[in-house]
Amino acid sequence: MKEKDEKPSKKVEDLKKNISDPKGKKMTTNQGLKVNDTNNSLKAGERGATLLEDFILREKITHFDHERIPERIVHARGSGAHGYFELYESQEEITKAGIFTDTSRKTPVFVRFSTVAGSKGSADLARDVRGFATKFYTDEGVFDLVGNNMPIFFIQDAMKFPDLIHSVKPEPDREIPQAASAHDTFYDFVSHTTETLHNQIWLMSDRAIPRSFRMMEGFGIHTFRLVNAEGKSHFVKFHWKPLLGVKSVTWDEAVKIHGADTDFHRRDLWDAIEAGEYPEWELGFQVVPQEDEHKFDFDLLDPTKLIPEEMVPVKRIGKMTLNRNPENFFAETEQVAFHPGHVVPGIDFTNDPLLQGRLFSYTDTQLSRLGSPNFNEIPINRPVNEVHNNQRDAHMRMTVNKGKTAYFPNSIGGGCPHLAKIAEGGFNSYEERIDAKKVRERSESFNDHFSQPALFYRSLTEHEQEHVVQAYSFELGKCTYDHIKQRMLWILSQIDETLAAKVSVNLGMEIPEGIDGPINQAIGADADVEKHQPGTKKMYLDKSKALSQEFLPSEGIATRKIAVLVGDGFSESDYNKMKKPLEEKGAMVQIVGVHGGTIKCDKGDKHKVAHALMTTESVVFDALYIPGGKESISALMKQAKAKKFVNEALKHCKAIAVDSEGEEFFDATYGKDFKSDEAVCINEKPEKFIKAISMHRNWKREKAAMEIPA
Ligand code: HDE
Repeated sequence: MKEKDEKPSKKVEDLKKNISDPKGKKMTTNQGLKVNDTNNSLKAGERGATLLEDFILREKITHFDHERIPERIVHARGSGAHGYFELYESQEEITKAGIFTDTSRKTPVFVRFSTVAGSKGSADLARDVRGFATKFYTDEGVFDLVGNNMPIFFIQDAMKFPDLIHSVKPEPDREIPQAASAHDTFYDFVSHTTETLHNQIWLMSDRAIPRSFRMMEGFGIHTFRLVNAEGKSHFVKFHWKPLLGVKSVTWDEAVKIHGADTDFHRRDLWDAIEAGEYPEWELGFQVVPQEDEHKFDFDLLDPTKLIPEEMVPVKRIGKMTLNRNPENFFAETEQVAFHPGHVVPGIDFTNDPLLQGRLFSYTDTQLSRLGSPNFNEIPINRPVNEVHNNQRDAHMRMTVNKGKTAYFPNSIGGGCPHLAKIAEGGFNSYEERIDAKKVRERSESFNDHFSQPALFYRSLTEHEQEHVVQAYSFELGKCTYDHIKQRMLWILSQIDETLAAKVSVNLGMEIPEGIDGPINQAIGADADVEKHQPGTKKMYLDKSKALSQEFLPSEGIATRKIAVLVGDGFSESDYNKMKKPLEEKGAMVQIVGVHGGTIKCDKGDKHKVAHALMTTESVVFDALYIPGGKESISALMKQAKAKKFVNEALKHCKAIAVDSEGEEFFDATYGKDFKSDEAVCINEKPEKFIKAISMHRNWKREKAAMEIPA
């Protein structure tokens, strides 16, 4: 466990002004009146009608009636945490932004992770893109990096965002399915809009079902611009690299976690921070000099393309640590308002047409969600530096502006607030030369829709590719229109023939020779159809290792949850042998007992049960340990759920350790067929179990383990 960071950040200090702590206080109305009874309304007689006069009742009910605000139209379900960002070394050659040049700063951040499609109450393990939005409270104002856990997006132009989201959201007649892309309207849209294919194939990969928010990468996606003090610009792509590596669960687990713990990711983030196991990410820059803008086989302004790390390496420039849970979900996580247009001097935009549209959308959405242009005054949103301007009034204004003047220029107010010169930190936009015709068009350089999905699929390891096959088979299998499945099969064959062939077997459907009509139909009515069809697949790189999460480094087993499956009479010496070394490495060792409360070991000592077997499931743990103890083993033998627990851990390729009599029980499960498995440790030293857990999963087991009917 890391040292708790005791000194609150500037932002956490700032939030203290608004914290209400009821400890030792009397209850009052919103007007500060002490309340004597909050259980009974004022009535005409004990059994009489309630009196309109009862202002205490009216206040309580009225406030309650208005508690809800509209949920986010996308990214409704999310979880947030506070932390800080520290820079390794000054990046002043490419940017003048204080957070990227001043290594003495510890910049406060608030991060919100989210799923995209589901409602606020949907389950965490939906197959979906994850949002990864970071608010930096810098000395020069707020900078928001509003990214996702995949490096590309579905569409190239903001104009198509409502279409994309309408297609993936529940179908409007029956409002089905919740938080799922596996339905007709999504594939109808995708199969007619081929620019979506790259993000689509990422969505079918393990990235869409992460083990934890703490084990995901983050990406700014768009090419942004960094500008140095001399006004020189470089292009940049932002990356977050998690120090815990990038890990996922299997689809079978995801489905079961939905039932076992819908709050799986939210709980995981909260628990890790409470335990002092602070998640960390390094921030990376992929920098492209302005003069290299056109040297790639794809357009840097096209948000459906990534720059392979083999072409432009990611330079890690600093580290973010999340070390504090919010005090109040609504006040902080729900009311936080991100905006890609919140930038500081040294950071600027490019003409990426998706980014340009986002610059409009995020303020607009806060107006309906938070109800007023004063959303910047909500404590979680206000900057840590001072705000002075001539904007006034509107709903819920908190600031009490002094003086007579709310205009510029003025003489009565002494000309205040003054404008800031660029040298004083005043923001000036990058002076990009533009000489163009006004057209409603898409650049032909955006036409390559197949090369990068193919590169992604080629770059995956065998088991990752198999997961993509299974995901497409599941998703398309849920579609009911044959013509949509056929279009998709043909499209997949353009990405990778083996992928398409495997999916076609699972769907029980032939891959068509071609498809009717234009492949890409996301074009204007008068557009030149041929000009907007996907170009020939290019092969500028065979494979990119960085695209497979198996090659993204991680170490150790910190915060991994290990279930110890026991009945009364379990072997204390086995338990102690394993527990200490696991906990020393930061793992969370939890007793899962055949009953709740406390459970006795063979020495007669009572041990606290973390979960009774009937209240938990194998899928919420990373690994399993079964200590010996005759009595304990015979109790486990009698429990069908105990066997299911083991069988599922096997099926999901998890590390399992078994000691002494535990082997008998293991033999009574499908474990008997996996005794020589690399991640199955029978009567082994803890070091071997630790190594097996640190593998995350033994994917070599997967093919055989699929046969387990658990
Ligand atoms: Fe968003 N997006 N988005 N988006 N987005 C929102 O803003 C939008 C896009 C992302 O935790 C909304 O405050 C448009 C790309 C995240 O509060 C809304 C377009 C990326 C979050 C909106 C995009 C994102 C949002 C809904 C296409 C990755 C959650 C609530 C032009 C780089 C932030 C809100 C949080 C939220 C619009 C595309 C990431 C409606 C119009 C690309 C992480 O304004």
